[in-house]
Amino acid sequence: MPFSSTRRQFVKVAAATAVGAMVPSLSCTPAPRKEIEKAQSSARQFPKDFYWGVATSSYQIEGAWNEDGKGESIWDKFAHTPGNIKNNDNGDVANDHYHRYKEDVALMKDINATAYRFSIAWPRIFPQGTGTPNPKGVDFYKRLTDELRAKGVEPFATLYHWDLPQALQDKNGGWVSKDTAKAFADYGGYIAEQLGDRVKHYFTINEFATFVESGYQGLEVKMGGGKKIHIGAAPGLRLSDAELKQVRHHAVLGHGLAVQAIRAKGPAATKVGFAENTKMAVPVIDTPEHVKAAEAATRELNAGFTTVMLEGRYTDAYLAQAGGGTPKFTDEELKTIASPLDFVGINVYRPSTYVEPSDQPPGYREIPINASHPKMQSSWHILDPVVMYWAPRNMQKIWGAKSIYITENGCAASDVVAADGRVYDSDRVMFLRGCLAELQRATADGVPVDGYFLWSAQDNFEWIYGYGNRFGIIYVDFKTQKRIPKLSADWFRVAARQNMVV
Ligand code: PNW
Repeated sequence: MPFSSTRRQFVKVAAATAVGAMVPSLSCTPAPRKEIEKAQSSARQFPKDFYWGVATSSYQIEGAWNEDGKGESIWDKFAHTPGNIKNNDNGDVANDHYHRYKEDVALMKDINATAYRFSIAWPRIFPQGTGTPNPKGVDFYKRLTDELRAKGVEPFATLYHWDLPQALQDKNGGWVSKDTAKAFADYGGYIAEQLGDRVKHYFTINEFATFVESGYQGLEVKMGGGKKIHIGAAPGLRLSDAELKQVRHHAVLGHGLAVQAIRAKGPAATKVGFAENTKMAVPVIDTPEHVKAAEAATRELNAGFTTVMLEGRYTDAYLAQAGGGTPKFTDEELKTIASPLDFVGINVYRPSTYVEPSDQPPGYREIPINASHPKMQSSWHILDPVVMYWAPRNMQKIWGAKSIYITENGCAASDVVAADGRVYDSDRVMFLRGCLAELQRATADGVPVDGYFLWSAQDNFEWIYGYGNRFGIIYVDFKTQKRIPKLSADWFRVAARQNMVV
């Protein structure tokens, strides 16, 4: 909890007490404790109608990998290839959510979640990526969203959380080809048409940076002490920097084309945006100079994704670094990429870097992350809740975002079932409390955050780490499929009910 936030509350409490309660003297009893508590809690509340959501993705929870006409995805193929995933785990069964979705929605209701962000498996809808749709695949998402609506949980659908139809990978190299961007838009339009009466909010693509960088080249993540870790993912390509820039361009183009298709095919009230892990530069000190430096760094760090989607142009530095004619693009494509959005979604886990101002170009300097910097369980997860303040603040300040969703935030922990049958994830509770206090501080400062989605509703298949890294607030025994709400689920239940950090 930063000092500035605490100080602000005290100022507000004092003001409320002076004006509202008219405390005559300090000796007066009873003390205006109730008034103070009321003012304190209203100062700590999230905005009215704020969504308290949980999130998952299709490949990580559904299972039923080859049922009801579903086509193979690049993750099916990648995980079925020995050596790619820790313990050679795969998502064939995962949480068996495809069959247990009713129980899972009931659990969401039980923890007072008011929204659910799930993803749609493209190869369930178009087994070959394009062509004839598979009605049984569409039916699953109709059943799921009917169940959610019946329980008063608002569905938010992500169209692409990395499980590309393998057929498109085989045909044209996946996102290496512009045809995949076009196929994605057709699929998006079809979904808006089919689910438009049930789903009002769509995220086009989840984490452009992660799937492009780690799937098509291999992602380097900066850790404390100058250490870098390598993350590789499906389809497991090792492209050059120049080739990678073209893949990035096709991904953002796919987003823009899908935005247009969803608007063309969905009902008028349909809302659409992206869900990106926009790299966040955090100012070392909260001064106007540091904040400006962090904004400049954030804009540059995201040149290939967030910046071009919100500005409709690549930065000069990005193009210079791209060299020669790469990426190849037209002005028309840039316009499509920057199609107007109803909201932006950001996945916020960690600061990407800390910066301070510099009198040398580009006007900021990234500082090293100390070797002893605290982290959560995942190898890449350095800890600093203050990023939950600066992330939405940057989106508002740099790009004028008017509606922001935190589409993911959470952490892995070494959860075990205790002798009494409970799961005591005290570290996750600490993490969530710290992050949401910072998010609340942002809303109190007028940053337009409309909802928060915790990653994840349940433990699930954590990509190359398999089932070892548990991110859920509900524990899953993957042998029996038994679900056990953790301590953090109890925390979420109360926080969501009171609309504040507890
Ligand atoms: C996200 N990093 O991935 C994904 O959207 C989820 O599918 C995933 O399960 C979740 O976060 C937890 O990992 C990330 O290096 C991958 O900072 C890498 C990073 C962050 C998020």
